[in-house]
Amino acid sequence: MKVTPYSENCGAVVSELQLATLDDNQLAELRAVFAEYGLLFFRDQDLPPQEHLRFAQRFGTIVVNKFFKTSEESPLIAEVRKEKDQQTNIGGGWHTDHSYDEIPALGSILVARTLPTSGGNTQFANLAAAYDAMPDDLKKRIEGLRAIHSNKHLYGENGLYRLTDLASQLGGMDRVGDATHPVVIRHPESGRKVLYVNPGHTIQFEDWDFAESRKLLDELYMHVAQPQFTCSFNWLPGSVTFWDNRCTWHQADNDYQGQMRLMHRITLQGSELAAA
Ligand SMILES: O=C(O)CCC(=O)C(=O)O
Ligand SMILES: [Fe+2]
Repeated sequence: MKVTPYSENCGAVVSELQLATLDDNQLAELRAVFAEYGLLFFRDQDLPPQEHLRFAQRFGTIVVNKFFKTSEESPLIAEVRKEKDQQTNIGGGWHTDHSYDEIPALGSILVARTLPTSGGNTQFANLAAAYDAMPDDLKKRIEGLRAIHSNKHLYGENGLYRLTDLASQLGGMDRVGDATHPVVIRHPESGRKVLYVNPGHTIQFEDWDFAESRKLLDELYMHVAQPQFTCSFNWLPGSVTFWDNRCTWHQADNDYQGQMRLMHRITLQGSELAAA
């Protein structure tokens, strides 16, 4: 397999590899590359739903999203669907998947199924690189903090998504909940320090005033969203993206109104996150 960095700090393209047919040695190599980059892009893959499942199960343990509709092909595959006449998309703001769970997701494997003629990119950010580049005084200010992550404001009663035309696709209103995690985690595989807060799910710092929390969170978010830590991936038929939810953010562009877009997502279970 060939590994080519995608941009300065954001992702790598893995080529000369088919995810459906990789052997055990290639899988081991891929694990190491995944730990190094935290964000992998694949082109020209032949990965029908059963092969998507098989690759995910070889890599880890599947965890099912509590809110998204699942695909016809399998209850383990979540649909990231936007209909032609739908305005709101799933994941349109910076976030990382499942940070509201006590045991957050390791990663998500997203496969393009139906794409708009143009637009519909996914943007990513590298939270390990962003942490490393933080000014020392900012690192000091977040040392030892924990943050509360939730999904109630999105998927609970009157949650943001419930008030949009996405609502009919969503279930799980009674499955909302919170979790707290360290603000700086030690990545379980790479050993790197990572900033683990995200605009979609992080509510506030534990034992802090809400308004004070927002101020510092916004400062952190401004730092991460800079071009040197982010990239944008243009989907083509056969594209697959595999991101590590412990050290990346992502958001889906919503710039293809009037066209349909359908992706299949499988999410892998992670482990409890430890402070760095
Ligand atoms: O549709 C996309 O590009 C990404 C949506 C998203 O947030 C996800 O699949 O987790
Ligand atoms: Fe997402």
